[in-house]
Amino acid sequence: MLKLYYARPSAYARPVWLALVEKQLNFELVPVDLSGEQFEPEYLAVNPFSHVPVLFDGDFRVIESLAILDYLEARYPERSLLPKDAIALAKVRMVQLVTLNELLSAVFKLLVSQENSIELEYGRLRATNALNFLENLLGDSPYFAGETLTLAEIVAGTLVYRMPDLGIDLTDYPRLNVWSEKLLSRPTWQQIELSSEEWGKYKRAIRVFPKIWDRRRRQRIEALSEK
Ligand SMILES: N[C@@H](CCC(=O)N[C@@H](CS)C(=O)NCC(=O)O)C(=O)O
Repeated sequence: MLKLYYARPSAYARPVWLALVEKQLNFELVPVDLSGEQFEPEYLAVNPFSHVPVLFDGDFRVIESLAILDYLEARYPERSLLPKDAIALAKVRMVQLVTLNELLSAVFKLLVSQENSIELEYGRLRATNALNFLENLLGDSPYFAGETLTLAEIVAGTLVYRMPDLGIDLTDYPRLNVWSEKLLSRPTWQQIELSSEEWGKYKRAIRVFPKIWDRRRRQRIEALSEK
């Protein structure tokens, strides 16, 4: 049985959850309360880095969202989400990594920075830089890798649609906008959608959680080095 440790709003866990749904696999969801449960010894035994997501396939554990997505694709290739063609595969990887390394970093800045601050402006510029790249990469294709939905959509498509709520209008990225609307209309996307209350609660929490996470992580690493 597949078991996914996750938190509903987690930008890293949501693509994995969605991939399980898209692949129509049977799985169990185990919620982790990111206000501190991830530092309890029980969860540190699941993931010593205190992050979600974590996937168990029977006794086999996979951590790191992109590694989990690759594992799912290799182990459960039906309803494939990864192309074989070199160019298409490179596009999928670029989208995944630009989304997590550039766009998500910018999103965190947009979520936590003060109004009119330099940090907020930096977040906006970093986000628009990433969105411009994605808009050009998508070109006139329905999906990043061509005619079929792949892990590029699974990763970028669970984040890009949040941009308007963060002050970035998607109509400035017309191809991405159409692409995002199409994804949102899929029943699979709707199945994992957060309510507006959940999203609002997450937006408030993310302003304080990372500071707590950093402190707790630092304490833990220091305690480990004393052993
Ligand atoms: N590189 C990891 C990052 C995972 C990650 O940072 N997850 C966040 C949730 S959005 C988390 O678990 N934060 C809690 C913590 O760091 O203590 C991945 O891709 O899975």
